[in-house]
Amino acid sequence: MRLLDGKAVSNTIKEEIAEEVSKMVNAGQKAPHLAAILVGNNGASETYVASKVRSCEKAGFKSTLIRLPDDISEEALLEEIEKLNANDDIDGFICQLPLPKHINEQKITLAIDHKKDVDGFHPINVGRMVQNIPSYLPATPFGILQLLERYDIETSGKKCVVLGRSNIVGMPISILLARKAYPGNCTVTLCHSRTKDIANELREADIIIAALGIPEFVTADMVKQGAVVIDVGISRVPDATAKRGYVIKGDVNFDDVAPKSSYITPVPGGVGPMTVTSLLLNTLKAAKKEVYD
Ligand code: BQF
Repeated sequence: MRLLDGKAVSNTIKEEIAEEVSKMVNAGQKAPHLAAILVGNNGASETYVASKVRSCEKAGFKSTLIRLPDDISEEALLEEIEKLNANDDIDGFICQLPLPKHINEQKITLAIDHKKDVDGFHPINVGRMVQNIPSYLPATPFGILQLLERYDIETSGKKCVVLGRSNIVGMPISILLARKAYPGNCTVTLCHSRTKDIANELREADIIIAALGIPEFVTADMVKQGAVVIDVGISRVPDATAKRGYVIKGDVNFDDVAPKSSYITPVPGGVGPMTVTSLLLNTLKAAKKEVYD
């Protein structure tokens, strides 16, 4: 078993980005500028946005955090998005999800200028991803691809089982791993809540991507000897003995599955840090006008 150390890889990538940014700045260009909208004060969202802002600092990016109240109207949020769309100093921006229930996330996603959509959620970027046209890839799937690449993991011809069909992870990673590319060229099975026998599907998998949001769902009996196991889950599970009153659990029972796997991501420190670094990579692409001019 080898650990896929997302924390270490993401630090390496951040150093690479910082070096490139310092060259850009020395050449008289401005530093990449990422903005983030945070609505309300959801605990997990606060943590995620804080880690994005900190990562920007590490990489030499400019960042702007726009905090808006929980009860902001959809209209007012759309106006904030219009301001960022029109602001030439900002290369890319995100609206941190999830949003309060009275706001339609789909409407918000569509309102973001696809040229600044560094989360890669706009249908134009999703469509370009599907057709293998340069685009901003959604951060978590992009992070998973980079982990596979940095550890030189063979994917061509492998059976990959994805658990979960969300717009931010399951759907896009299944498309990306099926593309004619490296990493890619997998035979992909996408499992979800209506799948008849998930355990049976999983036992066939050379590569498992677990993104269903059920703590420790994947156990050793569902895993083939030597499988590559990528755990995208981050659930807060109440635990009276823990400092914060909860512990973070992935979708994989790590202690049970690790001995059977060839490679496995820990939680925390696996896919999570790669997600944040991928957002920086997309913002760098935006600043360099690599995808759109
Ligand atoms: C780690 C996210 C679900 C819904 C919305 C490092 C992050 C997480 C874990 C992080 C996530 C998950 C983010 C670790 C951003 C990943 O050490 O394991 C970093 O900040 N993430 C998000 O912005 O929105 C989410 C998950």
